[in-house]
Amino acid sequence: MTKQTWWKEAVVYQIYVRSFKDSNGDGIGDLRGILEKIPYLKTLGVDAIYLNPVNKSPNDDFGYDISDFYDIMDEFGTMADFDEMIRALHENGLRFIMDLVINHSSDEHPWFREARSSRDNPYHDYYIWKEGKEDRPPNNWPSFFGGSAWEYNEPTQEYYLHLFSRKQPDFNFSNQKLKEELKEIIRFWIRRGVDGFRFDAVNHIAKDLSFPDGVQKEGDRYGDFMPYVQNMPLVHDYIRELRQDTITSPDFFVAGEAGGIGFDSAHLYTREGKKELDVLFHFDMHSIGRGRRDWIRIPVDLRSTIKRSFTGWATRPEEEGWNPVFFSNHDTTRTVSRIGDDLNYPVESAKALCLLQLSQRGTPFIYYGDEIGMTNARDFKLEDYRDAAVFNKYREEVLEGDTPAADYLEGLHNMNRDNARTPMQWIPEPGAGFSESSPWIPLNSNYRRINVKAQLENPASVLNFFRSMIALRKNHPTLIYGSFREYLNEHEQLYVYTRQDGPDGREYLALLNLTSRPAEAVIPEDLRIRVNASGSAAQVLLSNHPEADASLLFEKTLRFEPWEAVLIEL
Ligand code: TEU
Ligand code: CA
Repeated sequence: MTKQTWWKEAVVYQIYVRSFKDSNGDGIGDLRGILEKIPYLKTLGVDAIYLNPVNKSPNDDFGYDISDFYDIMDEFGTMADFDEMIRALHENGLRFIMDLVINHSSDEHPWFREARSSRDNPYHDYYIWKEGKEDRPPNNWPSFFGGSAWEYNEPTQEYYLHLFSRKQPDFNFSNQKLKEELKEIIRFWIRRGVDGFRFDAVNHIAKDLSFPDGVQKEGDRYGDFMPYVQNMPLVHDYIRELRQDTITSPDFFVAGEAGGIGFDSAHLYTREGKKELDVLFHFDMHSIGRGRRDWIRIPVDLRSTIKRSFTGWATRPEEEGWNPVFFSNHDTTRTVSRIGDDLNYPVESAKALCLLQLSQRGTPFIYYGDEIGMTNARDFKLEDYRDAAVFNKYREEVLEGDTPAADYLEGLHNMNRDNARTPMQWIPEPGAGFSESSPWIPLNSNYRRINVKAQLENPASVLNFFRSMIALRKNHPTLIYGSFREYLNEHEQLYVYTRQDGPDGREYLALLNLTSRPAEAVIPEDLRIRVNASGSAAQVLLSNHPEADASLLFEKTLRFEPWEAVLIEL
């Protein structure tokens, strides 16, 4: 039986602070806004919140470029606000998971200001430098955000490495003093009361410091740097050292984000006893529908994406560790737009994906706004975007490249992460209850139709479906700890699985049509036997089709409406 602990039982709510609730009328969400919304979090029924970075930052990458690890970003409030928020969360039985960016700092951090001033500055070696001619970077690595991964530094006549923007210089983890500084930061926030961390881009903290050129495909401006900048063997030593020298409580939760890792390799980070990560945030959902360029959308094949990923993570051997269960975050687009069908079945598909997420084995991370079925901002103009990568790549792809501007904009509507960063839609009034002044990023124009107020008042809303599913999960712990078994694996439309062998001794069957077309199937014999064994005891716990009842299981052929989903207790 899996060792039981709070972070396996919690339903976690991810909040992009900048877009959640503005309490002081500057158009930017803040910590006092989160304080105001604690009653809403209680109504939703979540157990913990995970905030994107709140440390001081010039906001080149909206908090993922930290200029002071020991203070709060001016736009979000003060350390006193932070302390008050933590206290209020704990008083309300909620835990707090902090996003900590340890792969790099902002170029405005005092360490980097010192480091770039001279080669023999004591902070110089906190970062990664390489000789090179001013117009010839040391190798052909790209930055994730467009352009080269190298920026020339005049004062020391050398380049520094930045996997992300040029304002995010990468730390040099082979420097022991740097690691000791990061340990102090971790201890500081633990003393401040955080209950867990999400280590940002943690799979990048070790690089191949011989800086080999990446394989460069015909027509590509840069080489493939991935083999040299992610999931290198030393990453594990660094994570283990950071954790073992700072985190002593067995209750403390440590998550890390790691691209290039799947359910068959996550054990490298999460195997019990390794003392590295408790869970690993993968990129399976981030990759869904994403073409050769990250703004190109391709059709989603259900089986090879959703079914394969969710089943793969849910059936990992217990000793290989635990999983987060999520569709969206601040780097993806809106779930109901990317995976559901926000044009033809917005409510049914949002509810079906909720039932899928909250009946899985693993810790659910609900991304703010998904609980009301917020959608992509399909009418954004180029100037409405705030993600720096949008403009870097617009220059490369459109101005310097051969991509028509209309195609690029269409690509942004489908695939850019700003879709998941529009302000939370609270009420059907101007400003949507997010801010009294114009928001830092435009609202989605559908806030009058999609908002918390309207959905709290509507028993059949997506929000109330989330609330019911969250409560159901808590009252049926086999949905948390039980094993997972899939049926009809090859079916193109239906996702069918059972949960069993859990603490409540009950068995649960989930049947979902994850397409916008009607679906049918004959129940496989092994499932038929289990259904018959339950007989008339089988009962529907929740469905997005009010007339669904368990008798459907005893018909020769199962028939499902588009996006019909049902959870049955056998
Ligand atoms: O994203 C990390 C990230 O994008 C890379 O890890 C990369 O995409 C992945 O390795 C591909 O396999 C994190 C944050 O989530 C993101 O919001 C920040 O912009 C980024 O780090 C820089 O801090
Ligand atoms: Ca504000």
